Amino acid sequence: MTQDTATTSSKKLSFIDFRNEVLNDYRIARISRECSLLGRREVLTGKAKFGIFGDGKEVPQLAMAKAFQKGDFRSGYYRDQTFMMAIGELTAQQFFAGLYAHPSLEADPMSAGRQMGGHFATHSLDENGDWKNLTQQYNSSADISPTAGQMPRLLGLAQASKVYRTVKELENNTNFSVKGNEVAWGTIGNASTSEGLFFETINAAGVLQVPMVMNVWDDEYGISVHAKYQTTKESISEILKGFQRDEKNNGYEIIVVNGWDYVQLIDVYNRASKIAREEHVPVLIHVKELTQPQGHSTSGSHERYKNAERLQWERDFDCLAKMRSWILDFELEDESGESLKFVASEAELIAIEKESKKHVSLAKRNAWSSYLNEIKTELAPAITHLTNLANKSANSSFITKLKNDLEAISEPIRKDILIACRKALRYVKDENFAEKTTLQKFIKQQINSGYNLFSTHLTSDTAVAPTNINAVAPTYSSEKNLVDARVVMRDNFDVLLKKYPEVLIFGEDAGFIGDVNQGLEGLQEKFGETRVSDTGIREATILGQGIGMAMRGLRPIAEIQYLDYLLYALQIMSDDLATLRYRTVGKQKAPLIIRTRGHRLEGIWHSGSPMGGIINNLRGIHVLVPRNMTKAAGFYNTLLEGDDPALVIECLNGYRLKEELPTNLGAFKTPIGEVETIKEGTDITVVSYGSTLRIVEEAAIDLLQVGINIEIVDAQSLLPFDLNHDTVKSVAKTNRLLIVDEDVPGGASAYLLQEILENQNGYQHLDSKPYTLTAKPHRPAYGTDGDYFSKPSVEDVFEAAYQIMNEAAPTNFKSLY
Ligand SMILES: Cc1ncc(C[n+]2csc(CCOP(=O)(O)OP(=O)(O)O)c2C)c(N)n1
Ligand SMILES: [Mg+2]
Repeated sequence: MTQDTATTSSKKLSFIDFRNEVLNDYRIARISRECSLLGRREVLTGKAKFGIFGDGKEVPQLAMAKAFQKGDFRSGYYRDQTFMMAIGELTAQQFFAGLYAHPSLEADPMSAGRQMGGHFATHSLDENGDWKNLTQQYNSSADISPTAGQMPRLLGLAQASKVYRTVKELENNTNFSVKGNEVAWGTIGNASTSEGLFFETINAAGVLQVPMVMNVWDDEYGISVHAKYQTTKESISEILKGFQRDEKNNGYEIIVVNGWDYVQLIDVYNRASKIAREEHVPVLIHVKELTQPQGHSTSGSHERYKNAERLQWERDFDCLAKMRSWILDFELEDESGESLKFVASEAELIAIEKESKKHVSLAKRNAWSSYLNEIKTELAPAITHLTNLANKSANSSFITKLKNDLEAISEPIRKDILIACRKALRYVKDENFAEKTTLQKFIKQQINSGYNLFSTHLTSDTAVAPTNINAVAPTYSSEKNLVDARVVMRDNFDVLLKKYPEVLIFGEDAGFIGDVNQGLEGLQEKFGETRVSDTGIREATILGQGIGMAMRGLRPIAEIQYLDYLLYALQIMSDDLATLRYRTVGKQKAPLIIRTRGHRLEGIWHSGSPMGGIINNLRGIHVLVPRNMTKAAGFYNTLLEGDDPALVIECLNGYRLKEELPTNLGAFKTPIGEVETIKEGTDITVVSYGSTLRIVEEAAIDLLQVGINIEIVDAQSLLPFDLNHDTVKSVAKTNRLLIVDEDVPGGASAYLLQEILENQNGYQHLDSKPYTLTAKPHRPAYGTDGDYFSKPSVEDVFEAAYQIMNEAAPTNFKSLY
């Protein structure tokens, strides 16, 4: 073979490779499209509840998948099924399992039916809850439904690469990064860019210069609302032009491309990947001219809001139709004048289309029968138990009817089975025979299995779950070393930063000045700007930085300057962080620590203690309310050994109080889910937490003078609260209960009441009506008098306790008023 022919044949070979890749892409896109088409039918015929699909967005996702590398992360939304298929993380059968909400991770690896279809995820954790090697796999953080909710976390996923590239001590953490070469890819719909979270993320990523590629899938609509109501100038790339980098300033690379142009898209995605990966410069790709062939979701039809012209345009510019024509028309002449084509005739494409249809139809049937068969194995024993019950019972005919009705359901669900069995049990409530016991056992087993399917993994259940980390008491030197409490915090963080190279602390004023209360004083100088850093004023994305970095093996401590401003971040904490472990059935985690300070200052936005709102929105996150800095530092020490997220609220008025400096900094640990009795007493159990405890302690001294001896219990951990049920032991002794906090009436105090009276059966021990003493329902007014009349004072606590005793023993404790 001469040199020339060798070159020609290798060129030919590379053309064949290229051709195969193109046709394979077309096949993936066709399969994805068929899934969307059949998926919609499954919803309209009632087999699935709701469908939201990726039709009309296939082609750019093929291009993104080509640029996406192992170790990279996606943080996107419900249109991305084609991308997930192209990286090999979603099959057609899994797509349908998700649509049917099949509650099994094998069938639906995205969420085992916990999330509606179209919410994608990969597994970062193995069966023991330990990290897998994320650099050896494609990664998708688990989607959430709130529009733009994927943005804050995207920032952190991208920032992690920067941290791994910068911090030398992390070089060996090879499960998470190879020299910070990973890109975080965001996807968002054009209309969702109207959300504040999008703009906040864009700005922050530009400041931080992180390897983030933000993809906007633009189909001109957000459900029925046109771009003219969504975006100034109807173009996100147009209005973000000021972010474009230039010779003088860092910024973004902004690229605009049409979503139906396969060749351009591949080029654009290669370029974007290189810029982000190598230079750590964020890229915005505005992918225009996309369509929605079936409309937004199965909940409506787009003919209601798109005119005939637009609908025709969508047919003409359907990216898959455009790709098809491009394949058909493609022709190249090689050096010998031979024509190179992808397909000899249209028949080849028709064959791919037919084959894709068949593939999807089979996948759909398999997914359905797998879903149904699992239920049928639960149905069979139910029918047997009901038959046996009917044979024995005096109410035979009623039970037989329940059984027959159940059998008549052609595609029963678990709910149908349990309804029949639980109703049948009522018919035999006055009878007694073995078959009844069998049915009772079966019902309990079904309820238990429902718990396992739908209620596990709210928090960690691994060996290093924070609640499994044992307490270690602080130790002290023989000479009493009293310091300002903020020094305890600072010196403890110093030890932690040394001990854990993966720990980073960041927030407003957290870097250069070492936080507003100097709990981080001097630590930026010591550990560098990457590990102790200032951020912009943007609470939601501070949280997002933390979530994303925690998902990539770092141990971020995100600081929200004051508790009152946590509300800016509360949405993302609630929707994303608190649900992460649950929604992935334990396959992803973000053990982020959120540090903030609150309580007992003055003013509407500087002293709130909105604990009821917080604990009710944050199930899935540990909520800790230490009464002093030693307790708080102990919580950080505990949490860093654990694998769950937590919020620690330090007492804003506690930094200048004196505390003794422990000698075992970084090692003493405050237990999570345990209360502490800080004063023993006999008459009333007073439960409180945080700064209010100091008021209760003062009142206790006054109360002793009138012969009332209260026992004070520090809740310290609201989520979870008192796992050992120690509070009820105190109530059993005093027979009286008063809960004090500075939340609104019916807030966290009502939660504590429910925990103690109902969960711990405290009601059995009460000789007096249980009371809560809280702040007023309004935000606290400013100034000393404003505070006095807004929040519980020492006098209020005294009188509340006194009144309880007055009611119990009026002759001993005469009425004050
Ligand atoms: C915070 C929030 N508000 C409203 C919704 C309801 N919603 C779901 S999708 C959607 C439109 C999104 O449009 P766009 O971002 O353009 O994405 P597309 O569906 O067009 O791809 C809306 C309003 C939501 N999920 N979350
Ligand atoms: Mg849209």
